Amino acid sequence: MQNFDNFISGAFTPPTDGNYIDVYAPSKGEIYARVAKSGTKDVNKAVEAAQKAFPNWSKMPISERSQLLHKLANLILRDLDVLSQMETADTGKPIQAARTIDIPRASANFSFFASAIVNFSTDANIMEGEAINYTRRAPLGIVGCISPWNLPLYLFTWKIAPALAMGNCVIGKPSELTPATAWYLGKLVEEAGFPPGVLSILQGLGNEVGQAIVDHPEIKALSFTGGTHTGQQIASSVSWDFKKLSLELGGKNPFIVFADSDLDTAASMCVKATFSNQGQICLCGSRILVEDTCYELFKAKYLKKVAEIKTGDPTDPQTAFGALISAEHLEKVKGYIDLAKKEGGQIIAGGTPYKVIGLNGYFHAPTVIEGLNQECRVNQEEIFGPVVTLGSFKNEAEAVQLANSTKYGLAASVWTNNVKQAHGLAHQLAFGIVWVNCWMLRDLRTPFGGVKASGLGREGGIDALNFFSEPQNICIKI
Ligand code: TXE
Repeated sequence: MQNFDNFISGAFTPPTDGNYIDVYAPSKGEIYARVAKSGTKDVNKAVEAAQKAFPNWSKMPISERSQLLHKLANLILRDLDVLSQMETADTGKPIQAARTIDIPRASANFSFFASAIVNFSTDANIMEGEAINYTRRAPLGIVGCISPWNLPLYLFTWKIAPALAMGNCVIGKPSELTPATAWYLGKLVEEAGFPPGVLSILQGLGNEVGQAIVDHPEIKALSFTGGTHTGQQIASSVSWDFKKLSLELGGKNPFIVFADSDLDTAASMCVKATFSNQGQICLCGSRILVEDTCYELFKAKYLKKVAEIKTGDPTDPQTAFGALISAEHLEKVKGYIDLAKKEGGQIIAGGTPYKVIGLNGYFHAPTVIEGLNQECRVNQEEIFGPVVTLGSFKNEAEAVQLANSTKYGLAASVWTNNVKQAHGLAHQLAFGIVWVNCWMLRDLRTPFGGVKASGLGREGGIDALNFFSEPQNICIKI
């Protein structure tokens, strides 16, 4: 059986204590590999390797660092097939999604920051006749990047790429549920010719190796994507030693449809927004809010398209909707559907798990619920699965009030053909991202992240390069 070991100092290394955890294939419901159960000793080894690597890496000419990152981006694309297959086996996501979204985006993360770093500049402030100030941005040293299971290589590399580009050494940890593509990345890092110790990839449990990364005094910054509760734990752990912190947490995103919008396009995009990756994306819409004058019409269009979603074996290129990540997550989703019924909701699509012939995995039908108020738990808590609610609003003011009524504030999608209304709404919505007549349209230069319980700080573009560096003001008297 395959072992996913750690990648430390340029080589694959078994965990110091010799322990492993089973890895399940979500579409099969069976163990297919083992992953290193690492701990503090492994983090110490990775930190030692990073300390050795940092002086040369941080001083390497930017053009050379950029070339290495471009090389890695190209190697990921070269191995698109193998990486896509690994991602599908590990997550249960459709192979089409892995091939066209996850893996190409992982490559784009490296090529984007490879280019961004050669174009990166800082400010100068002139005090007339007196002095000139300039800002130097230095790498922080060793940084930790911790990522979740829903978009494994995509989110892992979204953190690692800017950190490396800026000249930091990185200790990365993927989710214990999805170790495969991060493990494979180690091979590509070695092949690309990165100096040993620049990037270490540690595998294992969040509360063991993850917490050891968080607690290590030599790790100067942490970039984390995952659950809000975990984010809170990490924030309280690092408050003692003032580590820099970037948190990308949960969401309960509204998808707001006005009667004047193109309802066919809105309904098609709404299916993507609600059920892409089986609803397991922090950006997924989970509360569909529709203007009451077009509610029934939109509902009919949306439900027709939901019924057309091609479920099935994730390895079949025709499949658009695969398995959930784990048996526990399937139970969580089922629990929320039971709760929705108790809270007075009617299930108008899906509502149950289903079987795929020949597979024993964690499959659950795309589920739509109506008749729930916004205060109930199903509309307030992040489910992170294929469960959405449908509700209505009377006017713009009510749409804003309903949309803003949860503790989260990651992304909202607004559908209207009224430009004035679009701007007005966007300014009132308490969300880090507002998409108008689109969803998940990403420009890697833009600030990415949420407000309220959805996180702290921004990823992407200049924000990421700034996060992974320390600004220093240098003031020279003229
Ligand atoms: O996330 P965790 P889980 C939400 C979603 C989901 C819930 C739990 O609602 O149901 O979170 O998912 C590591 N110190 N999202 O359990 O536990 C862990 O090993 C350091 C939203 O997978 O937050 C993994 O690598 N690290 C989301 C990563 O943190 C720790 C994506 C995320 O795990 C740690 C995924 C600790 N103490 C889940 N504890 C999004 N917003 O994209 C855990 N980890």
